[in-house]
Amino acid sequence: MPELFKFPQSLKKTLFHYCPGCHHSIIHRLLCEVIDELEIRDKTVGLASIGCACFLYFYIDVDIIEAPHGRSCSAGTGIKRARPDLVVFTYQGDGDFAAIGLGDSLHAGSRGEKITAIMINNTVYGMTGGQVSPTTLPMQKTTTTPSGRDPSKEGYPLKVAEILAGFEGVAFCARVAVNTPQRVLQAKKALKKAFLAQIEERGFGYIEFLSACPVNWKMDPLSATRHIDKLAEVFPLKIFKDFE
Ligand SMILES: Cc1ncc(C[n+]2csc(CCOP(=O)(O)OP(=O)(O)O)c2C)c(N)n1
Ligand code: SF4
Repeated sequence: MPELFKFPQSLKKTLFHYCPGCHHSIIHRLLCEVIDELEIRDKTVGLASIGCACFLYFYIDVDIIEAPHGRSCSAGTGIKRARPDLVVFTYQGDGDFAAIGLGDSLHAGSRGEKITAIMINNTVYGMTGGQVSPTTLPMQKTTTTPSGRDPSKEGYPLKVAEILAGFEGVAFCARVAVNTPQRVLQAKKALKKAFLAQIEERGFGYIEFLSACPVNWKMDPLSATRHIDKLAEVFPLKIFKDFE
């Protein structure tokens, strides 16, 4: 009988600490499957950021370095330039990648650093209790926009994939989601390509995951998973740039 399910080698056999219904866990699993399939586990270095996924090293069995406060793309640049034989990825929330670290993130893409950047866009600062982030939807209630994000006051959502896609140094750029089985499969394919962009030395690889934060959205896990479709109306799911 063909084997349909295998525990990824790169995923540590331990329980996730994430809230029920959080998509970080699904994305971690996909990441491990991709690392396994590309057979890069012994030469991969991950950069963990601030935010809920800062404990990446508890779950993913590759070398992980903490580069908090939005500096993952810069620290990753240094590692990759010193050791071009390594495969380097960053794992950052929207607060880390697109607020505190926006300069580091965009310039790494513009320079065409051969690293893979993963942004988990859950439209809030999850770990610190659900404050507004650059990607908060119009009229979305957060602890710092209790009446809803009013674009005339707090601005419009920042569309990072759309910005990066315009940079010459960016070889692959996609926005994906994991709220349906079909999207999980599409997301995995895109994630693999974001790694291939650096492995084949084509340039910066960027992948953005729309991700649920049931706790800070004040929803149950199922409603939060369905709510991803609302996010996708503002942040279209799309491959913006491909090197093939
Ligand atoms: C410079 C700086 N300001 C504020 C913080 C506090 N802080 C820790 S986690 C976090 C929010 C992280 O949000 P996000 O990156 O979206 O990740 P999530 O928790 O949603 O996965 C903040 C503001 C910090 N660590 N560093
Ligand atoms: S606070 Fe949100 S992002 Fe953080 S673990 Fe919980 S559901 Fe996930």
